[in-house]
Amino acid sequence: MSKILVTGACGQLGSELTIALRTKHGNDNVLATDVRNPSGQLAEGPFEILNVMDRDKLFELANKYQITQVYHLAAILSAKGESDPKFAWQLNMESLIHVLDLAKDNKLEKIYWPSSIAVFGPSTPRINTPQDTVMDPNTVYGISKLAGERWCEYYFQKYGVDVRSLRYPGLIGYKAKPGGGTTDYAVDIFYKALEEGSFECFLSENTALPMMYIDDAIKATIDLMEADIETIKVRSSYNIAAISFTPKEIANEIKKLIPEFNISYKPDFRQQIADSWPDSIDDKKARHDWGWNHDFDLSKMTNEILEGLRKQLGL
Ligand code: AKB
Repeated sequence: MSKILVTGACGQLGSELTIALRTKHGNDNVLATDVRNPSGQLAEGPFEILNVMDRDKLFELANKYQITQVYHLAAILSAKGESDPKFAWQLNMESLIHVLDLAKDNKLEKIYWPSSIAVFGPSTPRINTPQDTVMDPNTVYGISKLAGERWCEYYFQKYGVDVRSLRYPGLIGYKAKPGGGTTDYAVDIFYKALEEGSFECFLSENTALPMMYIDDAIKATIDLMEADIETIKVRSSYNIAAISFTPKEIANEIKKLIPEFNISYKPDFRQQIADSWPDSIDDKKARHDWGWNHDFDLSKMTNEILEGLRKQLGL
């Protein structure tokens, strides 16, 4: 039986992925950890406070709970990382090395670590960005993800650590809010549409970015982790894609259900980050190697989020 530890479990992805893992592996077999206390359904299972930079505590918890797998989600995202680049580098890199060492020393079954479309940069081909291509990230977050991919491959090659990874696009869900990302507007827009009827977007109207509904991201993560070891051909990180849209396109989709909704644009420093990232991603390797397939397009996602968020907000 697998015993799983999730770092960053209170975050946007962590809070939903932890619940999905508990449903799959049993409540008591999935230890959620974070620097803040859990709330809601997340609080119904095992939890420990963990700062991922605290190597000793990570090892101590892994031994105490006899952990066999780690999902290392804690990280500082692209926009927030720019306010303190050295700290973002330190947290993102040191914590990954701790988890890789834990996997090596304790001979864990496997570990999961998310990379991001932020590994790409201004010289990367923007449309249908290939799996293997020019990578010149210009945010500290992107640099840390690219370096992290190299470390993952290194630990796999040198020590046989079964580490698996996906380059997530912007993740969109409504149950937990993201923090500090460049794609966060695509979550905020739903809250503002329902609560205020209008939204000021920090990206310009025609900025296309790769995005994915959170349910698809959870499915991709679990599918990758359950795939037979022989099918995993990429040990840096897999491109995965679902949808790509601009702020104007998502606003038009919302207007189909809330006709009075209004969007305005006031690009800030995050525009430059978005401009350095791809418009769309070629993920045929993930589709071929372990059968990745997305379920949600823009309209299915918009309908589901507005319906769920209305209930959540009691509207
Ligand atoms: C961010 O915007 O920083 C993240 C990402 C694309 O990795 N959502």
